[in-house]
Amino acid sequence: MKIVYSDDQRLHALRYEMLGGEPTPCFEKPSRADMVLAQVVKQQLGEVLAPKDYGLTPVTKVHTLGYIQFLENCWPAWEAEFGSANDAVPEAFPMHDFRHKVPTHIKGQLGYYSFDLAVGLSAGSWQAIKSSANVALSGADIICSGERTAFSLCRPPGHHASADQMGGYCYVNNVAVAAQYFRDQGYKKVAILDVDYHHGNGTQSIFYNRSDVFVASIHGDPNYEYPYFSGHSDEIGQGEGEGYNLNIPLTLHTTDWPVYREALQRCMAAIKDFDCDVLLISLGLDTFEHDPISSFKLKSENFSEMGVLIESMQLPTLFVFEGGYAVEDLGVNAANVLLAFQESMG
Ligand code: OKP
Ligand code: ZN
Repeated sequence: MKIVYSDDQRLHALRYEMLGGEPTPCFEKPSRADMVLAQVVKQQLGEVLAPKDYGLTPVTKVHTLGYIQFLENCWPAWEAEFGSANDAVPEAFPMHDFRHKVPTHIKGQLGYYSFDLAVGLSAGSWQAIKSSANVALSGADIICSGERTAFSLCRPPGHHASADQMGGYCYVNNVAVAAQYFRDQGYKKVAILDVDYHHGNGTQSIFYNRSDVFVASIHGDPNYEYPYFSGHSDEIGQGEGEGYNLNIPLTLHTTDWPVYREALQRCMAAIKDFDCDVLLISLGLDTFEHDPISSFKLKSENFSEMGVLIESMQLPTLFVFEGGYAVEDLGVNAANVLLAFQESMG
């Protein structure tokens, strides 16, 4: 399986995030991708390729132009006023009954275009964000050119980002950009399966009214877990999209592989019924038992079983890297999914 990766993604490196009221060094850090890359190379998963540059046209198909321009201009505007000692971070968010008026000042814009405190921008962030989208798109192109599968080693991740809001370490929704790219290349029906521990609220939101992209997600119950305001099982899509969104929230702390596998099989059955041309996996490894910010109980060997099950759907499959913060085990866990998929292909 070909792997797409760019070193430019390392340019996004923030300092702190808030964890239970405590400033904590960021969990979403460059070494995450380093660990995954080192392991897939070591286990000879396949050739590592640099991404091509697709420009912003495929990105603005799922994000608003105003939001993308904000991401591009944010750091220069922040730095000009506040210098580079601190990351650009949001300060205030719109009220529930807010007026949709974009503030003029960068600090107001940071709040307008985000929904939590787990995002910010530093000097290299925009370059990394663009590279991450290009990594996803290049993976999609590998499949368009006839390969059964590919791995887009994206960083920063994307599944929490909506059309015009960043949050949860995510800026551009890489998997959504790739899904839309498949549509534009003539693939009629696209499915996205999100196995990250956190609900992919951004992906859900982007495709919520559409019947051409089916979105399924298995995640921690949002009554108790981030992103809190999205991911319940009664969110099934809307309008044209009704019936094309599937959420399986699972109980925190007690969800182990047998429980998870059942949820995965339900998603697989729904994807089979949808009868799609291509499958994208939002590959988060934070369902791991030792993940520092999550609470499911999957073991390293379970990720191999996950790879086998995903392969059994017999679909062209693009893996897009999302979360996973147990850095020491992250490479092995990601490689387990990918190698098991590859070996099952025969
Ligand atoms: C991103 B992905 C600790 C709270 C963390 C954000 C979680 C983002 C997860 N500061 N809140 O889905 O793995
Ligand atoms: Zn996650």
